[in-house]
Parts: sequence; C-alpha cells; structure tokens
Amino acid sequence: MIIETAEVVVTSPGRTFVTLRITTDEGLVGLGDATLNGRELAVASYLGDHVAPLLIGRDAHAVEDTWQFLHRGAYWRRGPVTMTAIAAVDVALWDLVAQRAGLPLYQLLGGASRRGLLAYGHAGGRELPELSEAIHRRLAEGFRAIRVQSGVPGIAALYGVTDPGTAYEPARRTARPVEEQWDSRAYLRHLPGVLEAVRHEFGPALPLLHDVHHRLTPIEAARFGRSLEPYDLFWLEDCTPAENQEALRLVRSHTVTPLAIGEVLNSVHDYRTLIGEQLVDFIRSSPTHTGGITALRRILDLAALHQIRSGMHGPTDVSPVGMAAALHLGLAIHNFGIQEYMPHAAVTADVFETSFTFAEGLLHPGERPGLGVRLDLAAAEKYPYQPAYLPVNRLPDGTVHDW
Ligand code: CS2
Ligand code: MG
Repeated sequence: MIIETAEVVVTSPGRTFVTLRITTDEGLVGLGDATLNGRELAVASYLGDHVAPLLIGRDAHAVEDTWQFLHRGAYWRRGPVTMTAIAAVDVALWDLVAQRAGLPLYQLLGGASRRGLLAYGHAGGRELPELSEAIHRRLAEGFRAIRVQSGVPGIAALYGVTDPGTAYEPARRTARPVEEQWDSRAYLRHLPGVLEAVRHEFGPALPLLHDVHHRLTPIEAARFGRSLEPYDLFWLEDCTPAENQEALRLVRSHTVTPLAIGEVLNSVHDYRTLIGEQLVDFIRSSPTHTGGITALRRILDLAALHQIRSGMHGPTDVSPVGMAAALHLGLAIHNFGIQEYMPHAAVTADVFETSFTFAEGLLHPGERPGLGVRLDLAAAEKYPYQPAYLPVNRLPDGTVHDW
C-alpha cells in the first residue's frame, strides 16, 4: 500500500483543527490529528513543507520505520510542534493499516480489554449553586465521573469556569490573548471548602477530579493535596508546571491524593523520572501531542510496570480524529484509567463524522474499520482558518504567571 498524497487540512468548525490526510494507491484515506492549540499553523507548516513530501511513495504499512525516520531523521527531536506533526503521520498510518485489514484499529492494538472507557466530564461554576447545577447537568448527560472547577472570590475570570449555559472553550478568537488573573493564596483558601461541599452533596462514590493547571509551587501543591485528602479526589491534575519532574518528589512526600500530569509533555523522556520514581498515578498525554499511538503506547507500557494508568487528554483541541485514536488505544491497553471527554461543538460534526459512542458513562470507538472518522473536504472549506489564542495569566501585581 503506497502513499500517493499527503495533504494538510486546516479548518475552523467551532475551533481550529489541523488534519493530515493521506491517500494510497488503493484508494484508502487515512487521517491524523495535528492540532496544537494556539500554534496551529506551525504544525501545518512542519507537515506541509517538511514532512508531506517525504511520505509520497513510502509503504503505508511501515508505521514503525516511518516513525523512526521522522523522529531520528529530523535531527531536532522532541518538542510540541515536532511531536504533534509526527503524531499526525503515525495515527494516519495506523488508520490506513487498520482499514486495509478491515478491522477497527483497537483490534490491531491487541483487541478490547474492556467494554468501554470510563469518561469524565467538566463541571465549572462561579459559585457553589452554579457548580452544583453544572454537575447535575453532566450526570444527566450520562457522565459517571466529574472534573470540578470553581470560581474564586477576588479573581474575575478563571480557567475552567464559564457563564452558565455557554460551552467552555479556553482558546478565544481574539487578535491577542485575553489576560486573566491568578492569586494562589486566594485559590488555596477557597478550593478545599468547594470540594468539601461537592463531596457532601454528591456522596462518597462519585469520582471527582480537579485541574490546578500548572499554577502552584511544589510546597503549595503539597499542602493543597494534603488538604483535599478527606474529599477523596480521583486525581489532582497538573498541580505544578509539568516540565519540572523533580518537583513532584516534594508533593508526593506530603500527600496521598493521586496525581495526574502530562498534557503538555510530549516524549517518553519527559516521563522518565515521573514514572521511574512513581511520582504520578495517571499519564495525561494524548496520542495527538506525544508522537501518536506508537509513542504513547511505549510510555503507557513503561507506566504499567509501576501500576500507573492512563488518563488521556481529551479537550476540544484534540480533534475528533485525535479523540478516536485515544479511544482505540485506551480500549486496548491493560492499564487504562479514565478518559477526558469534552464534546466538540455541534458544528464540528459538519466536517468530521465519527463512529464513537458515549453511553452509561462509557466511551467506545465503534466498529468501523480504521479510526472510524471521516473528513468532509467540501465542508472543511466552508470553515476557513480563524486565529485564536489561549489566555495569558497575571498575578495581582502584573507579573506573568503560568496559565
Ligand atoms: C485542560 C485543557 O482538559 C484539560 O485538562 O487543561 O483544556 C487545556 O487547557 C487545553 O487543552 C489547552 O490547549
Ligand atoms: Mg488539564
């Protein structure tokens, strides 16, 4: 099966997605997600200018060789742009190989290890009643695990919290990034009470998660994790900036709240200390930002040696193609933990038609051969690229802080 064309499709139905579309001499079409939120065109250029010409004429079955060729052959390794580009190729090739075999991709990855993937949904509210309503809404939609984000008195706009009734989308279509504020002391004072109230209202069984979004120092995170122990979190996410693996040693030595990290990491090397020293409980990487299924599977196999499980990133900026890749991999591996599921805007379905399902709290990739996603090129053209930026964060005195 020889690759004939490799085309990069940039389209903005609801938000921007970058997709690699590969066709073969046998007429099959394979798709890979190359969406890097807020820096989309850098990956589109990496793929279109430097990678696509190298794919023409290659054997689409050579998934491992192509991965190594692009990774080692670039000389400049790792980094979000490179790894997202390689991921798109890897996932598109897996899609083709599985279609050629006439099997849903998970069958080629070892077959189903479970009936479906436990998914968590997002609930955010500026104040408790709003948050409680949002949780009830998610439960009514079928979610059986909930990520809880709350407003903090004195902080005007906050990550994960939006006006009631409007869908949360962190990237805004503005010419420059929106600026938000942050105050760690106010957050640390307020959040334990919120999680206590939510645990009290919804009972002991419901898995609750919370995302700190990289904002605390190690000692603050250690204290925070300890203060949340009575509320039995499923995980505390990105409590410190992920690139400092050693910081987790200090957090870990003070708290038994389970830790999840890694949505911004992109290589197995970013995980060596985290996994080797058992400093986390869940791996947040998605195939899209970590070199695809080939590379993430290696990270997760290493994690399995330490009883660390998957908790793949599933925000709207992972496209329906990237989401399908996560679901096939998650269904097949033994050490699956949970899957983030932030449904895309309805308009996204005009361009991407998917086969995955969500019922009784569980996601399933479906039984279509390959990934099970189709891209409508004519529809994609109707949604031309629209720039959008993630917010920037500042402390009360104006200092830039991690967003
Ligand atoms: C978040 C993301 O889903 C999450 O856990 O941290 O929504 C994140 O803000 C975006 O994916 C950034 O692109
Ligand atoms: Mg996160």
